[in-house]
Amino acid sequence: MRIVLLGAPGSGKGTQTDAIIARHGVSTVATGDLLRAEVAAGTELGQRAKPYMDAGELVPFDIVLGMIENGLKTLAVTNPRGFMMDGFPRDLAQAEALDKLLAKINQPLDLVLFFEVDYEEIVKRLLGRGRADDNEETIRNRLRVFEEKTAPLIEYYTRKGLLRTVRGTGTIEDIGARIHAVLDEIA
Ligand code: B4P
Repeated sequence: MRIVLLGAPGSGKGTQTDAIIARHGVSTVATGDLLRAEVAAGTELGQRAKPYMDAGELVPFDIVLGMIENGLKTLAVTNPRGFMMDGFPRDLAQAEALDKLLAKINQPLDLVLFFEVDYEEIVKRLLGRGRADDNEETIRNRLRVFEEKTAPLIEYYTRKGLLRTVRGTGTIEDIGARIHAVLDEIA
């Protein structure tokens, strides 16, 4: 199974990944986690990415693409059950790059799962979490960036017949059950 989790920052993608891994045995590539690890380790890549993350902007394409290429190549050969991408792609250029990459290794996507959550709920959630980039100004900018750059992917994947929408409000267990109902269809 090869899937993309699509949704605004704070829509709960990261929160649901463990349950999806446990049920379907896929591996995950989460660009946000990979970037935070680079920042924490103080690498050159992390130092370049940090100001963008602190401001709630997308980090430059070349940084993310290199990480994804490495992650995907490894996953494609090490886990025959497939992979799940969390936080990538985030704009049209990334989506087109992913299509090319997956065509090259002959592993096209099965499904894109869109988490639908309204913005005021997201602001509430993220202010409660309190990560370094979870202050109100940065959160609002992340939502603006989502609206402008990432939301067009909803139509992009709808046109390809890959998009499925899951309501991302309610308890974590309820949302998990909705996700499993969709994924069980293609498993
Ligand atoms: P991410 O790491 O991807 O964003 P996130 O805010 O963690 O979103 P997620 O949807 O995973 O939320 P979570 O489950 O944690 O990105 C951070 C930054 O990295 C970006 O701003 C950007 O700068 C950079 N970046 C990442 N990928 C990039 C790319 N491809 N290109 C360029 N830049 C990139 O949930 C959030 C909170 O909600 C948690 O506190 C959770 O407990 C809570 N929650 C979850 N489900 C809930 C529920 N049902 N009810 C109540 N609370 C819930």
